[in-house]
Amino acid sequence: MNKTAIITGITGQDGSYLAELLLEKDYKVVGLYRRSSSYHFERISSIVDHPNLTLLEFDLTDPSVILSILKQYEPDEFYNLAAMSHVGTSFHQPSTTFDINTMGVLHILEGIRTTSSATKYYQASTSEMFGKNYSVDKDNNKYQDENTPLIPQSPYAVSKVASHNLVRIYRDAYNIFATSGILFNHESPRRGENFLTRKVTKYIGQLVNKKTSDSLKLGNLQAYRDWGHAKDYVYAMYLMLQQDVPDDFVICTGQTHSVLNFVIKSFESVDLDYKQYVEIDPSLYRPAEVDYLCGRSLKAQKVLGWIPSTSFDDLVSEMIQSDIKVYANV
Ligand code: NAP
Ligand code: F7E
Repeated sequence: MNKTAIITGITGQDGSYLAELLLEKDYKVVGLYRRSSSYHFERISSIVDHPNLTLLEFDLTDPSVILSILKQYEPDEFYNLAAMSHVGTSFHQPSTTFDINTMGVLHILEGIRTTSSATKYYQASTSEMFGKNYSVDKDNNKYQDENTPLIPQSPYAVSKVASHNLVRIYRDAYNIFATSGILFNHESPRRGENFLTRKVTKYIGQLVNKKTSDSLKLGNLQAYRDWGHAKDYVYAMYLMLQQDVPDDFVICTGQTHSVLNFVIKSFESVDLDYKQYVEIDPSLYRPAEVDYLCGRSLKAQKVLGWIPSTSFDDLVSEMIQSDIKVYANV
C-alpha cells in the first residue's frame, strides 16, 4: 500500500522538493496550497500532473479546512512547511506571522489529536529560534545544537519557538508522533527572490545578461549563516518521519560564512568585483539581527544517518548558473 503524505506549503521552496522526493518514493501526496489570484505552481511544474499528486486549496489560518482534510485523508505523514517565512517581513506583519506560524500549527495539532492520532507530524522549526544564543566548546568554537537554549530575535523566531514548544507538548501530553526539524538556512535555485542568497544570484543573472543597470541594494553584510542545499534538507525531513520515536533534530552543514563572503564568492564566480555593484541600504537592516549561526548536527548523523552532500561553493555555483540561464531567456 502506498503511504499518504500531506504537505502544506507545496508551492514553496521546500514543499516542491519534498513533494518530488515523496512521489519518487511512491507516496500519494496531498499538496495544500493557498488561493492566489494568479498562477503560482512554477516550482511544482514538473509534478503538477502526476497521478499520485492531489492539490487542494486551504489556508493555514482556517482550522475548519484543515480538520476536514485530515478527516478525509487520515494521512500517514503530515509535513507542515507553510509559513510566513521571511524574518524581515515579520517585523512589519507580526500578527499575521503569529496567525500563520503559531495558530496554524495549533490547528493542525488539534486536528491530528482529535481525528487522526496515528499521523506522524513534521514541524518546520528553524535555527532563527537560537537568535542571540550559541554554545561554546572546549576549543572556544561557537555553535548551536539541540541543547542550546533559545533566545529568539524576531517576531518570526518567537512564533516558531511557540510552535516548537506546542509540538513538544502535544508529543508528551497526547503521545502524538510529532517531530521538529531545527533546520539552518537552506537555499537553492528555487529560493524566494527576497532572501539574501537568491537576491544576489538573481541580480548577477540579470547583470551578466545585461538586463539591469541598477546597483544591488543590501542591508547587513556582517551576519554569519550556516547555508546548506534545500534538496539535502528535505531528505532529512523524510528521514525524521521514518523513525520509530519522535524527537527534535538540528540539520545544518557545520560551516558558517558571512553574508559578505556569500556576496564576494558570487561576484567572483563571474569574474566581477562586488564593490562596483553593491550599495548598502540602511532601510534593509533589521530592527534586531541574528549575528552568528553555525550548527552541529551530530544527533542527525548518528540517529538518522544524515549528512549534507552539497558544499558551500557548489551551492553558490548552482544558484548563479541557474539564474544566468533564467535571465538569458527573460
Ligand atoms: P517558502 O518558500 O517561503 O514557502 C512557504 C510556503 O508557505 C509557500 O508555499 C506559501 O504559499 C505558504 N504559505 C504562507 N502562508 C500561508 C497560509 N496562510 N496558508 C497556507 N499556505 C501559506 O519557505 P521555505 O523556504 O520552503 O521553508 C519551508 C518551511 O521551513 C517554512 O515553515 C520556513 O519557515 C521553514 N524554514 C525554512 C528555512 C530555510 O532556510 N528555507 C530554514 C528553517 C525553517 P505561497 O506560495 O502562496 O506564498
Ligand atoms: O537573511 C542579511 C540579513 O533573509 C540572511 C529564512 O528562510 O533562514 C532564513 O532567514 C542574512 C540576514 O535569511 C539583505 O539581515 C543583508 O542576516 O536570507 P535571509 P534569514 O533571515 O537568515 C532561517 C533559518 C529561516 O527559518 C527563515 O525562514 O542576510 N541581509 N541584506 C539581507 N537579507 C535579505 N533578505 N535581504 C537583503 O537585502
